[in-house]
Amino acid sequence: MTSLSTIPHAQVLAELRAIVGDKACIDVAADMQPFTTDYRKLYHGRALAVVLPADTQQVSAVLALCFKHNVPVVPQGGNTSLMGGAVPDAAGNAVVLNLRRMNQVLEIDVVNDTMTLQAGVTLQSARAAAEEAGRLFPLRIGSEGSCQIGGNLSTNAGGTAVLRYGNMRDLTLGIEAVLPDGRIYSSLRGLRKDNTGYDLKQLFIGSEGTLGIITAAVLKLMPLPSATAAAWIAVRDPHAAVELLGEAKRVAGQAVTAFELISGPALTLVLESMPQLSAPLPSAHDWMVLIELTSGGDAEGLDATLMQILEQGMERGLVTDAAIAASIADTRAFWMLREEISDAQTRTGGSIKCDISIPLSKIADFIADASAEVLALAPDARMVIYGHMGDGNVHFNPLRPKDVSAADFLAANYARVSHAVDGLATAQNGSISAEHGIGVAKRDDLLQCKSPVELELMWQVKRALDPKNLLNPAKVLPVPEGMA
Ligand code: 2HG
Ligand code: ZN
Repeated sequence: MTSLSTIPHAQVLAELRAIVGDKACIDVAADMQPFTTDYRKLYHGRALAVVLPADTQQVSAVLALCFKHNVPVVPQGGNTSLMGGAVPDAAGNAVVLNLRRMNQVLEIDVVNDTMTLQAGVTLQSARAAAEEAGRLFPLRIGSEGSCQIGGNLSTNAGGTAVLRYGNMRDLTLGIEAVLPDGRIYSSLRGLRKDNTGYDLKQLFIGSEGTLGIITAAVLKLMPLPSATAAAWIAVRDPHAAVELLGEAKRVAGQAVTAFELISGPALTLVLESMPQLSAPLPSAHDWMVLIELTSGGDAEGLDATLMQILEQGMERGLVTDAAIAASIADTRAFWMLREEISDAQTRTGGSIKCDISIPLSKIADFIADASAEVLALAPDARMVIYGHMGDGNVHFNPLRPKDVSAADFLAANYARVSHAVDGLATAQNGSISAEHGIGVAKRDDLLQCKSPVELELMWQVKRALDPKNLLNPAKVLPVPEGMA
């Protein structure tokens, strides 16, 4: 059992200041507030201090200090977690270590098609740097302006282009991470082949800062596509969407980059909350798909491929209407509608987030079954269902009815609705967190969906790397016995 720091906080603060400098060590409650509250303002923690180290050596020194004094450390990137994974709890004894000052792109190797960068680079800056070098870094998520590469890695971020390019695990060749005692692990070698034992970087990727703090990475770069074709398509139902995806893959193969399913209530929510945006189709539909094809070939060829997919879809009765993007501005407008769904829910409040993945062959039945169960429990819920159907990931987010407050809706429904939806997914070999991670929000649910062997292995790994349970404690895994 580890007892937490008994030395005076003032001494810890003085030692932190000596490492990162006065300006990079914040300990005034009001100034710490942006770092101790999550993006959706659902989790309000407290901290001993927020430190903003300038480099890996400082991260290492901070962690070594905290290890010596038994002070918990909460790593933080852009603080965009939907699961409360990047903020401290209410105890007030933890140091938040935010990486935003470590925002340098260190190297772009266009021959090796790799980019080496510090963890605090925002995803948007990483993509822009790659583009400037004539390459694509393909991770694409709505929060790209705020989220950071370190957070993308520690949550194994996915987003809208996973269908074609994979998630962060697939896009990473190496990382540098600081261990809880301050030691530095590095695999920043940019190798596409390296079968020399365990692939340790994968332990840190997706571990939500519970095993080490990722400070740098080598990421894969891809060719920049020269052509893009996109359409907003009304489909008969989710079964038709799955069939249409099959058709698109048959006709366009690798060019199918994104295939997003959107329910009628999801689009309505965006249009209501942002009246300046316009509906992509003249009438309302229960189910829609945003498809994007990209290629290194010519634009006319890709447009013809998209037309072929749509014609096949119409002939087979899968597609009932479609709007094809005639310009880059049209494509951006489609994506704006799609990407605003998440923030529109945040503004409205009262949404029950279920981030499900399920084999594609079962996804349409899952949506029908889960909808029926949810509507039996909460008949007036707005069924905000959308997501990355192309890779089997659906954000199943029942939202409060307009005349019920967020607090009342969540109090009455959160537990039973998420239990029902997650239960159906688990029964179908699905996952209860496809891409958002576990954080605090899903921590207790993890116990229901992992086998005893899986849980024991996870605890063994945690104990081996973080024996004092100081790194992002009580995130992902409940605190195991003997590690208070
Ligand atoms: C998205 O795909 C994000 O828009 C957020 O993963 C999903 O807010 C959500 O549930
Ligand atoms: Zn998503």
